[in-house]
Amino acid sequence: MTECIFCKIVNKEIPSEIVYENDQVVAFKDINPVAPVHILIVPKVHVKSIMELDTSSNILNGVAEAIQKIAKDQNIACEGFRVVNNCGTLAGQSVDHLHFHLLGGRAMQWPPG
Ligand code: IU
Repeated sequence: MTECIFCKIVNKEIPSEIVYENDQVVAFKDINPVAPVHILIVPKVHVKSIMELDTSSNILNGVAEAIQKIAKDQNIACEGFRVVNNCGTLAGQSVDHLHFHLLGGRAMQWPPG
């Protein structure tokens, strides 16, 4: 039995608001949204971070497909949005299962804090 919370969400062992799924990833609403649209895109296989990602896998293709579909579905494709991956302690990664934040629906600052 996995103890990884995102594996449990991927396996539907615990509830989440899933908005999109393909062969590589599941995408669901962040429980603590920081923007009107805040979706997490998570590989179905457990990968700790982008540093451990098998570069011969097609996971990033699945991520890109998810981004395109969700951005259109959420009506943020035209106005713009942000994709964020926090990798490791200094970046603030709090869940050790690779995930990409898709953020939209408000203006964003650059550089981030
Ligand atoms: P981070 O990049 O590892 O800091 O982001 C983790 C995100 O996962 C964060 O925005 C949390 O609100 C979110 N999250 C979630 O949506 N559902 C959960 O059960 C848990 C964290 I734990």
